[in-house]
Amino acid sequence: MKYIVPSVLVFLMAAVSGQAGTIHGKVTGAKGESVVYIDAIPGKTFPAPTQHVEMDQKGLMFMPHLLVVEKGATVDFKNDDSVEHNVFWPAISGNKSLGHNMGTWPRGQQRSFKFDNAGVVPLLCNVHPDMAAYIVVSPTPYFAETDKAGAFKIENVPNGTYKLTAWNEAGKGKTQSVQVTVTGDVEANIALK
Ligand SMILES: [Cu+2]
Repeated sequence: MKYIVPSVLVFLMAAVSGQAGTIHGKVTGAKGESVVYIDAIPGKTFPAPTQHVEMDQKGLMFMPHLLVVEKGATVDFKNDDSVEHNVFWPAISGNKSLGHNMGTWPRGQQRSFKFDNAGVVPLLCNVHPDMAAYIVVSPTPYFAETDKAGAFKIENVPNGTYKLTAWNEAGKGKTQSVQVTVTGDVEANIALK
């Protein structure tokens, strides 16, 4: 009898810990692409991604207009225009101490920055006041950019209960969160206010 209880426990733990699922759903209440991410996986940290991500400046626009990266990612800022561009952000998620000016440089050059703080980075160019874009730095690798209709899918999420947060440019810095329990494939919808 003393062998039965532990083996049942081991079996149950293996069944619970080894599974992952997919979160799919829709962000409503805001136009265009939104960003959705899991705030934290309790007890887990994630190594910084090694692959760099690109943000270009082309045709007097940031390309893309919205970029989602994982915390710790390095972004390569390029200039593909014949004029000089600048890149700066006054704050990250309103925290002005995380503001930074990358400087100004001509076509063909690039400068890189490693984003070690999660949050929303509003990109600006002080040469061209009309230029604006956003980098959202996700605290976990579990994030997605929605399509224009708000639909998203986050795959391979370990089973568990998490806070799922949505952000949209129209929200003026506000986010909306819901609790989601992943047990295989689940649906989670977030209404931005
Ligand atoms: Cu510019």
